Amino acid sequence: MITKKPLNIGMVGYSFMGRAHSNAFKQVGQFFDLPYRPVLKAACARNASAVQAFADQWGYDSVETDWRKLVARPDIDIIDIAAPNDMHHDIAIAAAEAGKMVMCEKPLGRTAKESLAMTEAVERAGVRNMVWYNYRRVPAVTLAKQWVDEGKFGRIFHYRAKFLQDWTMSTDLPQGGTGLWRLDASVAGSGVTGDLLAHCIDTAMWLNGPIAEVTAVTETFIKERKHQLTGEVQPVTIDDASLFLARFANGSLATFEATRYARGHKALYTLELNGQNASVFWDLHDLHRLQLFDHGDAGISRGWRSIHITDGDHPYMKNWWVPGLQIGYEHSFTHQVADFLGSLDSDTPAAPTFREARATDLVTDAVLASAKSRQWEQVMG
Ligand code: SOE
Repeated sequence: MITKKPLNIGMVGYSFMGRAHSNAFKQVGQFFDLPYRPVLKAACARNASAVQAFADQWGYDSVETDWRKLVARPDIDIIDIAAPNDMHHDIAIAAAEAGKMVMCEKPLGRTAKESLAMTEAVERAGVRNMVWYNYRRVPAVTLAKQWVDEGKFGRIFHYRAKFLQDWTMSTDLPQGGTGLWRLDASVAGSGVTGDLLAHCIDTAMWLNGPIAEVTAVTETFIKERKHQLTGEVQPVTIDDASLFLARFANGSLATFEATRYARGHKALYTLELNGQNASVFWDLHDLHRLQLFDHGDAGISRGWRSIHITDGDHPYMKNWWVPGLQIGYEHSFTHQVADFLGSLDSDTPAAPTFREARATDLVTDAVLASAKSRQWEQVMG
């Protein structure tokens, strides 16, 4: 029997992303043959009873209520940050300084200034690091990337992305606190720009290279909300909707839109890329399909085709069931852990590293700056 080296996980956070990451750590060894075996060693959060319940449910060996104690523990190999955005910076830097590998939920920082300090800390410490931009690992999206790299599309002219939701439309919804920190700019950094557009930007730059400049408009539709923790009615400072035009370094043009006010849409992430030879379209609600138009097809049968990305030779799919049977959202996280663990013995770190994910924060900073200045803004390097 080949023994797999155990790697002890210290998880900070227990909500949506704490669950998504824990599920990935638990599932990965069953479906991927890797040299390392993640062990759910400790879960950490301020709320002692909630984190104990989480640890019991997911099988963590122990709990901590202070992340500093978790970071100081010699039995922890990887700190995984699934806590609200305002905690990413301090935890990541302390974890790197303690010599731990660091995985961090997106966006890396609330600003590119924060993410620069985090990037420098992991690089100075020489520890492996990665940011959870999970949509790259949806097999259909990974296949689109393979096609781009093979040159299937030829010169790329257009990129189009949307991430639409409707969950904050009620004026009665408080801002801040458990489950609602995404509405509090002091915690989240921004609204949909850092939350939803960050995903779109990460995938876009992965597929189509760096974004050079942007011009944006943002809106806060509901101007005041009660704070969940204090009960006080306060101005809302997040962006509820954010739209921007972009020019990529390769000369292609793009439109991006994210909102939490698109009635009926819960998590509609779509992307489209138009090249000289072909176009591709992907939709999170139909995540196992890619729509492809290939101008190289014989004229008589040329048209959009819908490809079911469930075959053994599609990215990641040979690790799951049999051809034709699809997988879902949570598997994108499992793939990300598989790539991370699979990369540890090689010189090429799994992407996106902190440095690569910081590039997204530079774009979101430029988007927010442009919405304020009403001018085109260059993305800083
Ligand atoms: C917000 O509702 C959210 O949960 C984001 O924070 C996630 O990153 C996104 O994948 C789904 O929507």
